Amino acid sequence: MGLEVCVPGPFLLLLVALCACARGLGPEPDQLFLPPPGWVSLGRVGPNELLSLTFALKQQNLQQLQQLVQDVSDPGSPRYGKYLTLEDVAALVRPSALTLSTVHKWLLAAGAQDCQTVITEDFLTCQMTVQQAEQLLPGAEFHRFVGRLGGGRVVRSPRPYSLPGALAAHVDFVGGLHRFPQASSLQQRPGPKLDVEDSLGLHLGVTPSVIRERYNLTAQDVGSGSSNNSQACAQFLEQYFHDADLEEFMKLFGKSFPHKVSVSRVVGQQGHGRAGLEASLDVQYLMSAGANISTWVYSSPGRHEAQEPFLQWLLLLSNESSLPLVHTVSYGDDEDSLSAAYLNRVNAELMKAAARGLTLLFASGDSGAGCFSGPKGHTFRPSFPASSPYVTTVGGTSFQNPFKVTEEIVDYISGGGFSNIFPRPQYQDEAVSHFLGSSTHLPPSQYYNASGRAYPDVAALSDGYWVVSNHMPIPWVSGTSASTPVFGGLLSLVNEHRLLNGRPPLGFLNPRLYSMQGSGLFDVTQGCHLACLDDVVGGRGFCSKTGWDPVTGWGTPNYPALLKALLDP
Ligand SMILES: *[C@@H]1O[C@H](CO)[C@@H](O)[C@H](O)[C@H]1NC(C)=O
Ligand SMILES: *[C@@H]1O[C@H](CO)[C@@H](O)[C@H](O)[C@H]1NC(C)=O
Ligand SMILES: *[C@@H]1O[C@H](CO)[C@@H](O)[C@H](O)[C@H]1NC(C)=O
Ligand SMILES: *[C@@H]1O[C@H](CO)[C@@H](O)[C@H](O)[C@H]1NC(C)=O
Ligand SMILES: CC(=O)N[C@H]1CO[C@H](CO)[C@@H](O)[C@@H]1O
Repeated sequence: MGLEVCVPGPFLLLLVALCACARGLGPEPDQLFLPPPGWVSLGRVGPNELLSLTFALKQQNLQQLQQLVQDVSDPGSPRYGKYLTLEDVAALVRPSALTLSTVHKWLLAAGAQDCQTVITEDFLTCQMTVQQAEQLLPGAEFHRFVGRLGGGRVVRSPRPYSLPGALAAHVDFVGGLHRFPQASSLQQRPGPKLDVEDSLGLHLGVTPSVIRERYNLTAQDVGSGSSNNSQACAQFLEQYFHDADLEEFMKLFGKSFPHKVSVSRVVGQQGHGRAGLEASLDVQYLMSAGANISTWVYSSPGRHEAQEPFLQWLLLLSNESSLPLVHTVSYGDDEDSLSAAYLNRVNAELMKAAARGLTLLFASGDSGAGCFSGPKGHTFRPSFPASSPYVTTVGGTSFQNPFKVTEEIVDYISGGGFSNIFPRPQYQDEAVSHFLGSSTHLPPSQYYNASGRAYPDVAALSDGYWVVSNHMPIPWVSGTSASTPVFGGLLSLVNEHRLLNGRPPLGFLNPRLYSMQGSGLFDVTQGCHLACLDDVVGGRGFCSKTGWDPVTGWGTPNYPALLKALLDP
C-alpha cells in the first residue's frame, strides 16, 4: 500500500480529480499530500487506533480585524498601540452560533470524543478512532510514516479528504491529514581559511560578544527585570534544548554582559532526546541578544502522531491571554506545497497575533530565492509564513571578513522574494516599487510575481555561529534561524525601554519599519543570494542594493540608533 504514495505527478492529479467527482471537492484540493523525500510509509493504521485531528472553524469579521491591525500598528493613527486582548479578538472572530452547532453536531454524531477548544473558539482538537476519522472525512486513508534516519513518526493520509456538503461553509480545513513536519535547514558550513599573518583583532566565528559588538550593544543594554517584558522562541518536531547546554554556553560566551542562565517557562512538552542544534541555537542567541529578559520556549513536538506542530503552536497562541511580546520562529514551508485554505487561515491567525500587539519574527529561509521546477520551466520558490504580510521576516548576512567585526554583506543563502499568494501590502508599496524600478539586474520577470508581498523586511548575521549542543561547542553553524532570534532579542530590548517609559510594546513592526526608511539599520548593499542553477538566471536570485531589497530587507540593526527610532511614540 505504501508504494502508492510514490506514484508521480500526473497520476496523482488524476486521482485527485476522480476523488473530487465522486465525493465533492474537499477544502484543500491544492494541498500537496506526498510525503517529502526521506519519509517512508509503514502501511495503513489499524481502524481502532486513536487519532487527534484539528478542525479550523470558519471565523467572522476578518475584514474588521484587518482594519484594526492596520490602525493599531500605524504610528500615525490615533489607535496606535491600543492593542486588543485575546478576549477582544475572540469577541470579533468567534465562529457564528450556526457554525459552532453544525460542527459540534457533526463531530458528536461521528463519535468524536474529548474535543478541546481554544479561547477564540475557532479551533477544535478531537480524538477519534481511525475508522471514525475515515468515515467522517470521505477519501482519507491513514498511513503511518517514518522520517529520515528513523527520526519522527507521523500518521497522515496520502489521499485527499472531503467534507460533507453541509459542512463546507463552516470548516476552513482539517489539520493532521497531509502536511508533514519540516526539518530544520540549519547547517554547519565548512569554516573559511584563516590567514594567520594578520591575527590582530580576529575572532573565530560569531559569539554573543561579536554580535553585541557589531550591533553596538553595551553591557548595560540588557533587561532591567522591572517590567513584565518577555520573549519566546518556538521549537517543532524533535527539537529540544537542554538547560545544561544553555548554562555551559553562557559560561563560555556570556562573561561580558548580564544575562539569565535559564528559561523562565517551557510551554508544551520537551522530549527527553538529544538536544537539537536548531533549538539550542534559538534559545542561546535569543537570550544573548535579549539578555536578562524573561524567555519562554514553546515546544510543540507533535504530541500525537497526527498533529501538525506548527498548527499546535498557533492553537497555543489563541488559548493564552498573557503571552511574551516577541516570538521568533524558524519554521517555513514552500508556499506552493500548501493549500490556499491553509495559507489564508494561517495568515488570519498571524493577523490575530498582530492585533494583540505581539511581534512575530520568522526566518526568511536558507535557499535564497528558491527554485521550483514546474511544467513551464523554473521559477523562484517563496516560503511561508515568511511571505505573510503580517509577520516581520528576517534574512541573513555574513561579515565581509569572516574573522573580523566588519561591514556585512549578503549571506548567499538568505531567503527572499515575492509571494505568489499574498498581494503586496500597502506599507511596503513605495520601498518595493523603488527597488523594482531602480534595480539594474533583476532576474527575468517570469521567475517571480512582482505584485506579491516581498520579503525579508530586515536581516542580521546568519553565518558562522558558535552553539553549544549536547555539551559540545559547535562552530560555523549557519542559517536565518540564527539571525531571527538575534533580531528578536534586540526588539525585546527596545520593548524594555518602551515599557519603562509607559509606551505600548512594538507589536506588528512592518508599517512602522517601512515608514522609517531604514533609519536605525545598517544598509546591506553588497552581494546576491542563490536561486535556480539554470542558464537563464545563472544561479543567482536577487541582489542587494541601497535601501530596501528582497535579500536583506532594510538591513541589520544598529541598536542605539534603532532604539532611538523606535522609542516614541
Ligand atoms: C485550552 O486551554 C484550556 C484551559 O487551559 C484547556 O482545557 C484546553 O484543552 C486547551 N485547548 C487545547 C486545544 O489544547
Ligand atoms: C555603531 O557602530 C558603527 C559601526 O561599527 C559605528 O560607525 C557607529 O559609530 C556606532 N555607534 C552608533 C551610536 O551608531
Ligand atoms: C537583570 O534582571 C534581574 C531581575 O530578573 C534584575 O534584578 C537585575 O537588576 C537585572 N540586571 C541588570 C544589569 O539590569
Ligand atoms: C501574482 O500574485 C497575485 C497576488 O499578489 C495573484 O493574484 C496573481 O494570481 C499572481 N499571478 C500569478 C501569475 O501567479
Ligand atoms: C508574558 C508574561 O511573562 N506575563 C507575565 C506578566 O506578569 C504576570 C504577573 O507576574 C505573570 O503572571 C505573567 O506570566
